[in-house]
Amino acid sequence: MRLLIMGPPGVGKGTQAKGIAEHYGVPAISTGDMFRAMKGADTPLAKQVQEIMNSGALVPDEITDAIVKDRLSQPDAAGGWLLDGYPRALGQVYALDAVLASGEDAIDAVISLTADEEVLVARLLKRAEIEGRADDNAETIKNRMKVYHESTDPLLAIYRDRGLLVEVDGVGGIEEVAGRITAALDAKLA
Ligand code: B4P
Repeated sequence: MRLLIMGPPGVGKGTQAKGIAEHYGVPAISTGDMFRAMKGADTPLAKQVQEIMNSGALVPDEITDAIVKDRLSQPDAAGGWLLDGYPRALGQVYALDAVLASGEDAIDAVISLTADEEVLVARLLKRAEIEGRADDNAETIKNRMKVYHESTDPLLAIYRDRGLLVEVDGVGGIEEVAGRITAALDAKLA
C-alpha cells in the first residue's frame, strides 16, 4: 500500500497518519518529523532547516526530495508507505514520480483532509500551549496557511486528475475522522 496524506497545517495529517499506517502495516513517513529530528544538530543544514521551519516557509525541494528518496530506499519501505506532508510543492510531485518510475511502485490513493481555517488555527494554537512547537505561533501559522494555499493546495488537482484523490472531512473527533478515512479508502480501493 502506497499512500499520501495531504491537507493544510493543523488538519490532522500527522495525527491520522500513524493510525492509517498501522492499519495497513506500512511505515508513516513525515517530512516534518524528519526535519524536526535535525533540531539541535550543529550543522549548517540543520540550522538552515530550523530557520526555514520557524518562518513557516517550505524547505527547498532539493533538500526535501533527497531525504525522501533516501528514506524510501530503506528496507522497511520496500512493502509500502504512507507519506505525510510530502509532496508539498510542484517540483516534489515530479521528484516523487521519478522515484516511483525507477521501480515498480505506484501510489494507490491520496488522502486529502479538509477543514476551515478557523478550526486549523485553533488546533495549532492549542498545540502551542501543549507542545510549544516553534512554528505554532500566530505569525508563523499565518504564513504556513499562505504557503499552503499558494504551493500545496494546487497539487490536489493533479492527483484528482490521476483518479487518486480521496477527500475526507477532517472536522470532528480524532476517532471519527479516522473512521471516515478508513471507510473512504476501503471504498476507493475495493
Ligand atoms: P508538518 O510537520 O507537516 O506540520 P503540519 O502541517 O502542521 O502538520 P502536522 O502533521 O504536524 O499537524 P496535524 O495536522 O496532524 O510541517 C512542518 C514544517 O516542516 C512545514 O511548515 C515546512 O517548513 C516543513 N516541511 C514539512 N514537509 C515539507 C515538504 N514536503 N517540503 C518542504 N517543507 C516541508 O495536527 C495539528 C494539531 O491538531 C495537533 O495538535 C493535533 O493534536 C490536533 N488535531 C488533529 N486532529 C484533530 C481533531 N480531529 N480534532 C482536534 N484536534 C486535532
